[in-house]
Amino acid sequence: EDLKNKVENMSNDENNKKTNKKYHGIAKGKNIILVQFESLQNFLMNREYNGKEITPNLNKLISKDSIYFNNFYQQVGPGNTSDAEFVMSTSLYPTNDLSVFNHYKENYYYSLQKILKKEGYSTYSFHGNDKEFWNRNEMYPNLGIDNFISLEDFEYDEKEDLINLGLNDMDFFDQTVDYLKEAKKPFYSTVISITSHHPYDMPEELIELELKKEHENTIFGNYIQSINYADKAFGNFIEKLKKEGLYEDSIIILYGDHAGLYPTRAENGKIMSEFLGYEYRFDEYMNIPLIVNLPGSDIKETNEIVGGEVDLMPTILNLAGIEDNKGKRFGRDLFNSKKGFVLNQYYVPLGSFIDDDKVFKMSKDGIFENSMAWDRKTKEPIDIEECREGYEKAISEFKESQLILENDLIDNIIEEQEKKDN
Ligand code: GP9
Repeated sequence: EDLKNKVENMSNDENNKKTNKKYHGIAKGKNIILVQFESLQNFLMNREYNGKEITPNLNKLISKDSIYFNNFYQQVGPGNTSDAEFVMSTSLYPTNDLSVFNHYKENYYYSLQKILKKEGYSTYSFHGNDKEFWNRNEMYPNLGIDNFISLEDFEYDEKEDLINLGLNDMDFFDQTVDYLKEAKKPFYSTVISITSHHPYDMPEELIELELKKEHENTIFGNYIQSINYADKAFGNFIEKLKKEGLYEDSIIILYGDHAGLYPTRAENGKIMSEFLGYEYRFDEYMNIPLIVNLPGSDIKETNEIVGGEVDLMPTILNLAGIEDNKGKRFGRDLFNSKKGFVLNQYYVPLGSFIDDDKVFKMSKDGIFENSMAWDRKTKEPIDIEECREGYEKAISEFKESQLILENDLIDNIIEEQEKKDN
């Protein structure tokens, strides 16, 4: 009975239903290319190391025709990269003990891809790993992704062209454009890079960023070098999209899937705190960039609202000018929300959250009074009582999302909504 009541009352965030929305339909009818950049953290943006930019091509991207969200956060669980894909596609939360792509692959999802397909988009995903990795080959059709181009489909040399888990980003991005050229327009495509994957080892001849002595043979050193390489591969991707005449008819959305340097490895925490000049806490390592690049728009903004991966789906639907509020989305359209809120879990205890003003880290022992809270901007401690409401919201949203996953409730929710509408 309780479950039934809950389902009957589930609806989307009111912000997603407003009219006269900012940037509504600005990308209507355009191709949407969503680059999910492996392990990309936000501190790398516009950052120099040893006199060189670490991410010159990403920096160039945000310098023109772009909106850059600098307070955007990861929300993945044990399914890591695949959880980022799941959260982006459904606006639901992942779990904190299972990979959704493996354990909830049979559920019904009212995904972003399914909605875009109804509007005439073709759907793609590109990734340079085996198609079975993270069970993508089984989960993708269920999410409405019709074309999956995986390692097996790319041309490469076994001995020369693989780095870490898969095809090197340079060849990957390059061949992806060849496929996109042939894709039915408009298309929605995720492009998931792989080279900057832990432990970030790179073939010597591809390294261009020289390390300071103290960072040699450290994960931090490897990390910034592999990101620097992946950034170069991404730069070539943009150039090739332009050359092939695809760029002007597309929008590019780019975000990091999750952190690359977790402080669970003490060396990372120590080096990062020294490098940044302040303590390396979860609101820093979970901070990933989100960039919305709108070719020819003349828009250049930094949007400071706090957001998370769960907000991607409603944000993209607004840009595409699509009004569809069926089902349940936990995210908000970031262009049309006044307040940001992100619940964090898995890497920090459930109940932790970040909003525009504060950061709350729930205590491991589950006792609210033992938790920590600080001002998001000044980093000074604040009274945890200011966080009780956010903490309760984080717990209840996460539980609601678990209930949906465990009971496969999306089609029941849509049915109830349709009954109400008629
Ligand atoms: C594997 C790639 C990386 O295909 O997506 O996955 P991760 O280990 O980061 O979850």
